[in-house]
Amino acid sequence: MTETRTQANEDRTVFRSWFLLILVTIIVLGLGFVAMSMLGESIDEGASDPDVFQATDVFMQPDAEWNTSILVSKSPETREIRRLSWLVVLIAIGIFVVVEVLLIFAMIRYRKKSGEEGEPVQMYGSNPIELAWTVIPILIVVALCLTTVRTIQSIQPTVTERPDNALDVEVIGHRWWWEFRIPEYDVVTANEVSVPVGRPIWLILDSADVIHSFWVPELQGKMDAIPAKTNYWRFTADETGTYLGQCAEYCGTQHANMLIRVDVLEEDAFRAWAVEQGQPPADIEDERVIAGRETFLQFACRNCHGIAGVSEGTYAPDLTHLMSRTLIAGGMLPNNENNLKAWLEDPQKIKPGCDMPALQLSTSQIEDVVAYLMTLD
Ligand code: HEC
Ligand SMILES: [Cu+2]
Repeated sequence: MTETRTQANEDRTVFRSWFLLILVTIIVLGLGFVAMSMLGESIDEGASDPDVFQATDVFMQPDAEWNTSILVSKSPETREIRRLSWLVVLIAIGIFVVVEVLLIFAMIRYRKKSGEEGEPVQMYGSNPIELAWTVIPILIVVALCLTTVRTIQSIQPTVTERPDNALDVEVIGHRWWWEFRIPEYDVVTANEVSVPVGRPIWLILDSADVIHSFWVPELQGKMDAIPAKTNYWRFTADETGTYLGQCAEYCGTQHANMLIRVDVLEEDAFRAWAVEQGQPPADIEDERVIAGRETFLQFACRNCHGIAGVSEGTYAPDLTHLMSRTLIAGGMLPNNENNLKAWLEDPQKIKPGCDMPALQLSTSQIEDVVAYLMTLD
């Protein structure tokens, strides 16, 4: 009699704990949603001025030709990484299934039956069991370790393993944008680069300030760009297309706004792009454009920005072919007249903390400079 009553009490306590747990979970999730939607609103309000680039435009379109999924492999290197990832996932699923089956079996088979009293027989120090749960995990970890080392060896080149027909691309991480240089064609550009399909690309990675990490998930794994140390990286793209990447090593306030865009082109289209990028900009005899170039030279712009034949700055993105790029400011804004004006008015409002100060240009000076910048295609 007493025993059934205790059982009923226990059941009620268990029920109450579960009820509380579920209630607390619902409340926490609800508060989280409210907080997130309020945060979303405040971000939207702050950015009413320029036409802000929507991450959803690029990252979340289900039918976008590009994405940053690690599950899509567009090079032999990423296929190796994906194969290893699936092996790890399969082993983890195997362990999960074995553990859950044993757990559920034990719960059902060895449940306390009515009429049973006290605790079941206790077991201590079973050699076979302890050996099994020590040796099996060790074997699994050793197997994972060996396959990982093998994968790293096959995808990560040493400096001497540069393929003979490779295209050299120098990648320099800056706070907060990427500089790309292709010496073979005298190309200097920022954040967006084109490479040929099917030809090994040999990346030479450096940093101008802190540690960044170059990561275009569909083309290769991550590789750090470290100041005063050169790292090498390699990939061969299978298919033409646009591939996006991100800095993958926290490098300061605007770390999230240093997008990488790699356009993989047919060999001919690539060569045309590279030759074009290597040319100085055409001279344009328009009053406003000439006034804009004068303003560009009078202000500090020239100390930071390079424009072939006009200025030699290397501190900031090269502007020689600015208009050939789709986005500016490390991928924050679509590259258009309105956004260039907003950027020149106050870069700090758009990208707080970035290394370009507001230069206090007058509205007409901004109009002139933007007219000039728009000729740099
Ligand atoms: C102190 C150095 C400095 C000066 C002076 C400077 N800039 Fe910049 N500028 C930068 C940096 C750094 C960036 C990259 C910011 C980022 O994306 O984080 C930049 C970005 C830009 C961009 C966007 C380029 C791109 O591809 O993202 C334009 C356009 C630009 N600057 C134009 C100008 C003009 C015009 C002037 C003169 C009125 C000027 N800058 C003066 C440092 C400078
Ligand atoms: Cu970075």
